Amino acid sequence: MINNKLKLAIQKNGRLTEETVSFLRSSGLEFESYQQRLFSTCRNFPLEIVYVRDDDISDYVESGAVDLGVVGQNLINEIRPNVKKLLNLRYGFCSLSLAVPKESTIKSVKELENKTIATSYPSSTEYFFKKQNIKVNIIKIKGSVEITPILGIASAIVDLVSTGSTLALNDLRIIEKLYDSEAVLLANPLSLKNEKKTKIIDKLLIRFKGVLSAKNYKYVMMNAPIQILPKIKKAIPGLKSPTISPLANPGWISIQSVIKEDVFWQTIEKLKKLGASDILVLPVEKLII
Ligand code: PRT
Ligand code: ZN
Repeated sequence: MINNKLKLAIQKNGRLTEETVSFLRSSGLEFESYQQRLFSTCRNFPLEIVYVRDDDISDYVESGAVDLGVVGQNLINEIRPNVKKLLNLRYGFCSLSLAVPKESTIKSVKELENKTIATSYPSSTEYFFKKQNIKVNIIKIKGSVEITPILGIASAIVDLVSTGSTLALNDLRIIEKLYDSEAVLLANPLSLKNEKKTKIIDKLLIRFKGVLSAKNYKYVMMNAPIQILPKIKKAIPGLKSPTISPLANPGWISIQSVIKEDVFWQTIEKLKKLGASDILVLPVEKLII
């Protein structure tokens, strides 16, 4: 650990770069970042950010060249490095999927027996077919996997899909999903055994978890007649109990609480039905539980 600083590797220039940089910034880390940088030093935290190709990140974390890394779960599933996953970061969502040409007669995985599959994820693909006892011929392609069926090289492909527009553009349809993926935070196992480093990693994790929890909640304020308070309390599965303050209008109160994103609209509908009004909703910046 040079200068007592922890090292974190992130993607230099790709799909995860922008969201990773913005996630780190929303965790309160201050640093400069621009395309030509090899690394940035945080001004307000003992952390150095190293910019590398995503394919190298898990190797760097495994070897201890860096302590932490941010990479897609898909690469972890494919490379299976000896690293410890610390957090799912809730961005970079995609799935590794098996697809065939739209006009192909193939409808199930079994029908691919003895066929050729093109992919940049040969290990994940091999594991998937082996598990089902289906023999296939896997060819590794570095880029533009989606054009291999048109070229007559493969009967099917296994590739990452997010919006599905690349598949649609190449007349391909998904027949099965191998797994879902998102950006994850990795750590070198030895760094997690080093007392000095774990102290800093723990501090960083509190920040990261604060940002991630905040994403799952909305802050709500509303006015309501005092007699419906017990019902409102039941309707809001908030953190603890809501904050209540009296209003100038006698018999009315203002209620403040947080609502989980996944039950947000159901809860708001319930509150309206119960008689809550002037419902104000705000994003939560950080939530330290
Ligand atoms: O240069 P470097 O090696 O660092 O980057 P890279 O080109 O190898 O990777 P990059 O930047 O493309 O992807 C980095 C990570 O982003 C991946 O490892 C995934 O974890 C994540 N991710 C999320 C994706 C996608 N979504 C994605 N859609 N990675 C790639 N794709 C590709 C996919 O391969 C296909 O070509 O986008 C196309 C499909 O996209 P849709 O939206 O048309 O379905
Ligand atoms: Zn790459």
